[in-house]
Amino acid sequence: MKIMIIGGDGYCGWATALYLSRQRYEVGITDSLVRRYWDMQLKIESLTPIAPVHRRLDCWQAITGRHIDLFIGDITDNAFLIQTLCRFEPEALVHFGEQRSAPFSMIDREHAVLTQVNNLVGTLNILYAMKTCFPECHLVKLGTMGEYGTPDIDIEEGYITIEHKGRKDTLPYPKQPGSFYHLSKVHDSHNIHFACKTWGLRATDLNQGVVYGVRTDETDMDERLINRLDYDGVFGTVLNRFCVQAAVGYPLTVYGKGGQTRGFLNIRDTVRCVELAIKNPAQEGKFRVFNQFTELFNVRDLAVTVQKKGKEIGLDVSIRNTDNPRVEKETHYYKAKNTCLLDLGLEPHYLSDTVLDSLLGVAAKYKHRIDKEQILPQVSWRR
Ligand code: NAD
Ligand code: USQ
Repeated sequence: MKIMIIGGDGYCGWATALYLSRQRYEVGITDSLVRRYWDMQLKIESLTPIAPVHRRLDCWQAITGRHIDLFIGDITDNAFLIQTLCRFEPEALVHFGEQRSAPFSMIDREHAVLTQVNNLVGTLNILYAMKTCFPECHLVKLGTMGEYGTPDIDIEEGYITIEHKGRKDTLPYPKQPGSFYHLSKVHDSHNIHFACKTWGLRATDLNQGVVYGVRTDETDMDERLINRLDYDGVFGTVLNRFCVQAAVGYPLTVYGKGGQTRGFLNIRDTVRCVELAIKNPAQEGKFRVFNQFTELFNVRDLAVTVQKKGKEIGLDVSIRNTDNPRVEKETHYYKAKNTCLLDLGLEPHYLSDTVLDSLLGVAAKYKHRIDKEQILPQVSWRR
């Protein structure tokens, strides 16, 4: 089966491309490499030294004998996208290729506009390309748990059945996103839902929680295949940041009270969830939503877990509650459903001592590369 991974040079996309290639899918990667460019603009860098994309792919082919096609270009450029898809002829399209940082989208007007134009136009171009050239292709789109926000009721998987004035209907679950980035995902979801209903396309929205971890079986095969590990205040996500902070002796940066609860998953489960969605495609005209996380944690508890693990291996880890740069609830109810992927056969890699050991080990190995100036958050949600 031919699978195009859009955003295949990024954190989730790279791990997924290699995993699917090893499972003997025919894989193509489309990426504009804009994430590497944004890193340079912001003067930040992955803690792990990621190889240039061509070198990564040559290395993969040399080790496994598996070829991955590479298409370098921007999917907001419609002519490029159409030409690429017509050459590759995908049966499934996995779309990771967006600006994915909430703080980046909140820097200023330009970054909010860049985020929404990049994400919405890219996804709209994909939908039109599917309608015109590949109506049978299955779109597997990365959404986010953050689309739902933190409502005071249980979160369902995409839809909720509501009774109102004696009538009943199943409707899209209400959205309360917390940044212009998270809003872009909501707008994408609406556009995809509409395209499925109107043109009979098939799509799965994977509402993914916060991903952690850096190693997968495939990226472990050679140093040149290593995945990115973001720890900075813009692209670093909370658990990856805490592990890097612990490894370099920096106090863990819990924002505000730390009662913010989110869904989390290991990068090893990201790749498997995508495969499960591909293997069990949505029906024609159907817009499915799967909540893609395996465990719920609040950030204070995560910090304590990392602190305990750090102490066991001889690290002196402290926790510092910093002023919260974001506008978000710091103590709240949070219960979200995540059974669709489990029902399809997902066997989660839960957060364990082994996983933390591995992440702390990678962080320690590359700690000489850290720029401590990049750790504290510098983007504020407030005026
Ligand atoms: P990433 O920044 O590491 O990778 C995204 C890739 O997409 C980059 O290589 C970038 O160059 C490429 N890209 C961006 N815009 C593009 C465009 N217009 N044309 C072509 N390529 C483009 O991000 P990631 O962490 O791998 O996230 C991948 C997807 O998963 C995103 O859609 C994100 O919203 C979603 N997601 C990520 C997480 C997480 O914790 N990392 C959690 C939930 C959802
Ligand atoms: N947080 C801290 N300390 C830190 C970093 C973050 O307390 O040093 C807190 C934040 O305030 C927030 C929570 O941890 O409450 C999660 O923040 P994050 O930066 O780890 O994740 P987020 O901004 O939500 O974004 C990430 C990815 C995004 C994805 C999202 C999934 O960057 O692409 O969509 O996770 S979710 O959170 O489910 O929306």
